Amino acid sequence: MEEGRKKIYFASDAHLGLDVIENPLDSERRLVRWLDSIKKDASSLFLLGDMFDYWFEYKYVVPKGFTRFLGKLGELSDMGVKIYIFIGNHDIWMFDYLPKEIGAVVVREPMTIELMGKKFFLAHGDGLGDPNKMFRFIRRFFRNKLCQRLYKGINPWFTVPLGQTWSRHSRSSKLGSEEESYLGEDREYLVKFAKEDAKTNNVEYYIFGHRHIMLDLEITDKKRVVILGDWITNFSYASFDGSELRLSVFEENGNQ
Ligand SMILES: [Mn+2]
Repeated sequence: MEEGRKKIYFASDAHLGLDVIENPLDSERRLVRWLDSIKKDASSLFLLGDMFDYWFEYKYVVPKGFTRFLGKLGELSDMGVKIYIFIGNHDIWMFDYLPKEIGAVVVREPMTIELMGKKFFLAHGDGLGDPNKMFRFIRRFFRNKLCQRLYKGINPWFTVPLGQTWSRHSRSSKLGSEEESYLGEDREYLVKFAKEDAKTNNVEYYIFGHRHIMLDLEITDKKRVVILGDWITNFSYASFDGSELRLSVFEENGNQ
């Protein structure tokens, strides 16, 4: 590992492009300031899904927008930061653009990875431990290669507004509702999933996005579940320096 680059960072759910946010560009700029603040000591950056509120890339065309964010990711990557971008449930349709343009690794499934001697389970979190059948059906449909090919064949003039409307609907119906607050250890699907998984798996840290809540919970013998919050209202992230895993809020005054 390059000298000075000793920290691993995790963030998720910026939902860039979401138009119910008052100043979308301000949100993007804030995210970029955070990325700027970590670029000197980050060895890896894990973006655990739904960084875009809607993303569908075609063979020769990608969605408009996000230039600051993409530019900053490119800068970090060029500096030697290893970037992993997980697909969420809003930005499933990332293909080879971000790997080619930014050098990011696009991750489509939950990932178990050893980082500085500790075993991590990383996932966006949609579908894990959630018994909702409709959600599972839609998820399979969205991830189906044939469906994706058919969708690609439709002029984006139709599909982009459709995708944005779908995304806006599924997000704004949750904003501020009970679904946006912690349901408790016994009802929170991701906590239930981690507790079950921890029985047979020697993972130390479970890190998820998707829920837009900040949670740092010890489940059993030092095993922890961290849910990352978001970059819509929490502006939160996790960092790991080899010994300590911390969930933090990005403070602009320099002492994070
Ligand atoms: Mn999500």
